[in-house]
Formats: sequence, C-alpha cells, structure tokens
Amino acid sequence: MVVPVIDFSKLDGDERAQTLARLANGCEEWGFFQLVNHGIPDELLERVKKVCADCYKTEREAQFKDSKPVQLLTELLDSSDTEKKLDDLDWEDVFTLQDDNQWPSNPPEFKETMKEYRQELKKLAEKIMEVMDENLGLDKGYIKRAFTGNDHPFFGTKVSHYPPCPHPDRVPGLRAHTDAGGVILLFQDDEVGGLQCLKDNEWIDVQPIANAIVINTGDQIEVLSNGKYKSAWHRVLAKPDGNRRSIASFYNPSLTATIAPASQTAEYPKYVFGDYMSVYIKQKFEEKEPRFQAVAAI
Ligand SMILES: O=C(O)CCC(=O)C(=O)O
Ligand SMILES: [Fe+2]
Repeated sequence: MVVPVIDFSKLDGDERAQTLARLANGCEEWGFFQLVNHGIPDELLERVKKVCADCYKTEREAQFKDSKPVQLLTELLDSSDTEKKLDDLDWEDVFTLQDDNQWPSNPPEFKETMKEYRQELKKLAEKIMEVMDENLGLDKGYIKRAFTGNDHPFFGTKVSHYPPCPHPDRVPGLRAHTDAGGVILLFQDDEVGGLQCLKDNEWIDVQPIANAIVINTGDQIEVLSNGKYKSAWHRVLAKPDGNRRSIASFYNPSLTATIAPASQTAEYPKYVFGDYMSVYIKQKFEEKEPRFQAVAAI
C-alpha cells in the first residue's frame, strides 16, 4: 500500500471529477496524500531546500550536539541497561516561523525565500480547503470562514531536521500523534525517509518524492466534517544515516474561532479552538477522543 499521489493540475482540466474523487478518497480513507504538479515552482522549492540546509548547518547543528535527546541517549548508552528506550522525547531539531516572530538571519536569503514560500503554501492550503468544501457539500469558503472567526486563520511553518541517530532503535524521531489544526502541508526530504502514517492499523511509509507536497488533515477538519475526514496518526522514525529535512506548514483556525461540525447531526462538540489547543498541548501524544471530551467539558 502506498500513500495516494495526486496530480493537482488535473483539477483544472477534463479530469476534474476524477481528481476531486481522488482527493476525497485521500481525505476519507487516509487522511494523507501527496500532491504533484501543485503549482509551487521547482525553482522556489530548490531555494527553500538550500536556505534551510544552510541555516541548519550554520545556526543549529552545533547546538543539537548539546541537546537533551543527545545527552539522554548518550547516558542511556553508557548505562548497563540494554533494553530501555527513550519514549518521551523526539530526536529532532525544530524552529517555527510565523509572520511576526523572530526569524533566523542566516543565511541572508533565508527570510525572503521562506516568506515567498509561505505565501505560496498558504494559497495552496486555501485551494485544498475549497476542494474539501466541494467534496463535503459545503458552500465555497466554508472552512476558511470557520477558521477565520472574527480574526484571521493561523498559518505557521515548522522547520525540522532529524539528524542521523546512532541508535534509532532506542529513540523516536517524532512520537506518534495526530495534528491539532486544519490542513498541514509538508515539504519533506527528497531522499531520507522516516515519516509513516497509520492506515488500517498498519504503519505505511510516506515515500519521499522530490518536490511533492504531502497533505494531511488535523483534528479540526475531523470535527468540521463530523468524522468523515479523520485526522491520521503519524510518526517519524529516527534514522542512522542522513539528516532528514521536513518543513510543515499548518493552516489552523484562529485561537478565538468556534469550531463545530458543519452537519446538523453532530457527533463532536462545539468549542473555541484556543481551548482545544490548551488541552492538546498537554495530551498531544495520547489518544484524541479524550481531547474532544475534555474540551466539550470546558
Ligand atoms: O517531520 C515530519 O515529517 C512530520 C512532522 C509532524 O508530524 C509535525 O510537525 O506535526
Ligand atoms: Fe504532525
């Protein structure tokens, strides 16, 4: 089984109906799919790869060597315990970009490149949300409006690296979880794999495809669609070789937006997204149903 790969350019031609159906299948059966011919220029993606690799090398690699996962794994390997695993941390280096937070200043092209990238990705996220509106039988713009509330949707970009790990059997790259928000657009490494999604109780590799964008849906799309589009569990395995890059952009509701199922017969609660996030932060790596219950009780 492989994660569906969908040619997004076909949405505008004779194969629109089939493409909508493929996207619906990706959302309903997987919660994950990969887009090719998505309209983001290769030339921009090449620049993104370069600035993120350069930024990691110059600004972050040295500090990863002193990071908590490295320290704890070294301690574990020095101990006589040959069985124990580190199951409450992640072998990754992460920083987040938002419109108004501090961005790395190295390399000098980082900021303009990533700004351009984020603008393009945000537009792509909105196109995907319109496809979901159509496939779910909602008015065009429904999901975007729901995410906007009285404010504006949140758009964040998480730049991650998963450096080579001397003992990938004893530490996760990133622990299994579902994403809290709306639509997640991931630009993953061309070569170094490790991302897996759960499909019918089986972990399936999200196969690297150069310059494809991996899409997955978060818990808020599950609620809005009243369970039709379930957020999928995913995880990243640590790897012995290669430094995996992943750039995940999150199109999420505003913290003040009210989220509820779009249909009349609702199986999920109605709540304010900020309240959901306060629960999620504490329970990210746990089952999702108790999160819905907890937020319903607020
Ligand atoms: O690095 C990846 O491929 C996945 C990242 C992820 O799942 C997340 O940031 O929520
Ligand atoms: Fe995730």
